[in-house]
Amino acid sequence: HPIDQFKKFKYEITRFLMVYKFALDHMEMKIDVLKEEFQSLHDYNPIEHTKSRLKTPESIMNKMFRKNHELTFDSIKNNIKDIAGLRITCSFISDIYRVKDMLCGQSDLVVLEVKDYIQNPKSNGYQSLHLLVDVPVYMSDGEQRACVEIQIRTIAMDFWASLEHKIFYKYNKTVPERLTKELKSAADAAGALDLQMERLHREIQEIKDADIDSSEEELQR
Ligand code: 0O2
Repeated sequence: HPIDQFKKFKYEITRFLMVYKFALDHMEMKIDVLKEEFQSLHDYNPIEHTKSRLKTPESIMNKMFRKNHELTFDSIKNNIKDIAGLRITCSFISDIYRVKDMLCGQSDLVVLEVKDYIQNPKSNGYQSLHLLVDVPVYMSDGEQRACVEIQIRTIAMDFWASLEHKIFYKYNKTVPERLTKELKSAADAAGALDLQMERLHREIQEIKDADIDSSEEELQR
């Protein structure tokens, strides 16, 4: 009966997505630990904020149809890697790599892919570091694994990407060249701002460190 079939599908997709939700919760907890530990050890927090999202069944189905894949749970698992998405906004570019190294060093996670759009920005100017990680989830019937897409970026990269997403992203028709050039130049401006802020941060840190050294020397005298 179609109603029974629908109920069965709803039950199965809820259970299927639950694993991704737990994987996302697990990753968020890991980020909270890093944030708190960093704050208390180094009196500094490299993470500005995080945002997570789970793709809706509708958007998963759309992507499957768009990419011409058959609609089975196995196929969804193998073909859609961004069902669970976590975006981490960091203060400085160096923090992005710090956070990446901290995550990649965790033995329960398997890093499936690293896409560095900071070293190699997309032609429209998009910058971010993308990680695909396979996360263990312990359910009542044993261990399952779910993939989480992590995007790590600075505030400037996030500013550009959020607005570009609103203005252009997935606009399938050709955008006039003048506009794509302006978009790229806005991304370059965001990149320059990141470098400037990173330099200021480093220089001030050096001054602070020198201050600490000289007051320690004074104390020893
Ligand atoms: P949304 O609406 O943010 O969820 P995929 O399309 O995921 O199968 P792809 O293109 O190899 O495979 O993945 P990639 O390059 O890692 O990009 C995935 C995500 O990065 C996108 O998810 C966006 O969130 C972001 N992204 C990539 N390129 C751009 C860009 O040019 N501009 C902006 N604003 N974001 C970008 P979705 O699902 O495409 O979109």
